[in-house]
Amino acid sequence: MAIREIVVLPDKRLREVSKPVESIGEEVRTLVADMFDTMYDAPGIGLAAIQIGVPLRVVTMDLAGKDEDKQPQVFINPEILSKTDEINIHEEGCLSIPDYYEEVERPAGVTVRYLDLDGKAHEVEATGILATCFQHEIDHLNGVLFIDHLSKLKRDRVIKRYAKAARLAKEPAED
Ligand code: K1U
Ligand code: ZN
Repeated sequence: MAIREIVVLPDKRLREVSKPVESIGEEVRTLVADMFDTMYDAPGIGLAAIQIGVPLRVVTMDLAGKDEDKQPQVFINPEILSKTDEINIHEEGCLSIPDYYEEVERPAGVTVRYLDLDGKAHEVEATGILATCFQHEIDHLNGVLFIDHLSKLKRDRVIKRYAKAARLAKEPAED
């Protein structure tokens, strides 16, 4: 399996809407294995396929604590069926916006339907960090980033900072 390069802001692929998985075969299994390798290496608690440049509706997660055994979870074609009116504020980061963390307001609970790797459908009611992570990752599948939930001032500042970093990285170094 392989650790793949993570797509970072301002890469336009992060704004693509990912396509549903039509059939779960070897290609999807290899993608999922590579997503776990990449997510654990980063390290992160979640990853959407588009973050390694693959526009398919696939999400991996592992919310196990530091001293717990791994708890790898795969969600194929995840859909939010309902959200609570109650709001939760959680600090979020994003592997595609490295080293930037900010508090985000989102519904405290969500009900999510998804397929597992055997193509079996499940429904789960999520709260806490699982609810936050589902919303963050499903946003990625729709081309939405957590900075889109911040004020325009904060969002524009972040976009500008990463656009400048990308420009500087492209320019030849001076002596
Ligand atoms: O999708 C991503 O960019 C991954 C992101 C997921 C996420 C984090 C926080 C709230 C919602 C969703 C990350 O994993 S950022 C890294 C991170 O949070 C973390 C890394 C190592 C240990 C603990 C947390
Ligand atoms: Zn992210």
